Amino acid sequence: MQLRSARLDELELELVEPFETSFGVEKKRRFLLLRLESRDGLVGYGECVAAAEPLYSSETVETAREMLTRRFLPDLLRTRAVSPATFWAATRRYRGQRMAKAAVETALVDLAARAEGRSVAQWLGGRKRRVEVGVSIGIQPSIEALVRRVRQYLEDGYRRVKLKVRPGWDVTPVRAVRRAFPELEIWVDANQAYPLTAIDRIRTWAEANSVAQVEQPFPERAIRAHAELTRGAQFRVCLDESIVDEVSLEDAISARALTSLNLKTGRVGGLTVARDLARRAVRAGVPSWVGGMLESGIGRAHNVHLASLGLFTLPADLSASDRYYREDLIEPPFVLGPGSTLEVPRGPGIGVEVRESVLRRARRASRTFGR
Ligand code: OSB
Ligand code: MG
Repeated sequence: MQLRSARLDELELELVEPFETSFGVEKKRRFLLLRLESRDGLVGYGECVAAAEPLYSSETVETAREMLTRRFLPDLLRTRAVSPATFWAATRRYRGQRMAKAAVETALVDLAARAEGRSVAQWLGGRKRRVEVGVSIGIQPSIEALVRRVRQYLEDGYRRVKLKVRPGWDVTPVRAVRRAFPELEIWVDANQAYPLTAIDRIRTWAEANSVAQVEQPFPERAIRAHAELTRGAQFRVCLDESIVDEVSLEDAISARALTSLNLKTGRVGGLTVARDLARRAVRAGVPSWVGGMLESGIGRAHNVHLASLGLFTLPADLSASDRYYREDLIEPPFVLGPGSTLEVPRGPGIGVEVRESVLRRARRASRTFGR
């Protein structure tokens, strides 16, 4: 396949409600959206999950835009036989830049699947028709607000919640949610906020409140601290930010630093890498699940297709469209179905349509490559 053009849009979407993590509060999300068009008129979309600030990872909207504009997109348009695999091979010598690469790779997977008349799920080998999901809940202004939020999501049909925690927002909120919902499956995610000295304290409040999983309590490089927390724990220790490639995964597995793996397309550089890492984790007996980065419906569609693989055995952080943005970029929207699930779209490629009017309103800048 050869490309005719690439369009890189910078968009801004307003969240339904502010999302607070140990990094800070987000009220809206500024991100890049890539639209690739092939010579035979097929269109593929890829979303870049790099954020405005380098808090979750070192990449930002600006670094990704620089890489895409200066290197990846011009090179891609000059290439005669483009595919997810040739793109990956051509860019593997460039260190990092995984979110920028994933924007291209996911758009190429959308195109490759469309060229074969298959869905992204089918292209990846996924067979589930519905994927089990949960909901990630930001830090709230008060305990009462948190309990109310959780209750609302349970009424909506979500069956597991992931509470964002940080030092000072952990024991009390987790205990309050446990008391209000004795049977609920509770996960927590600290986004690296704890010092290495917090191991015993985390273990104590997590076990006292039957938390099922603790995600990334310590900094990205702190493999030993995660291994120590894992030893003898009654909860799973999940890694997110620490795992960016096969080396970091294999090292963490050898060190027994994880008992669950959050796989994000953007963090690892694309769908095919994410699938490869999930295979490695499963082979090592570590269950995997698909994480989210507050994507618009386009990025979430890619993630839902990824989650259709049988490799993923824990509920994903992929919620219904109405949990994220006032207006989503796609139609039909993702809605929560029976058993806390989202349906995997069946049409070709990502299987959802882009709403051009919403895209136009959200657009802050745009640049086209090729013709
Ligand atoms: O750590 O999982 C995370 C959102 C932005 C950045 C990091 C994370 C998250 C989430 C949201 O938890 C998950 C979602 O998209 O629903
Ligand atoms: Mg996380």
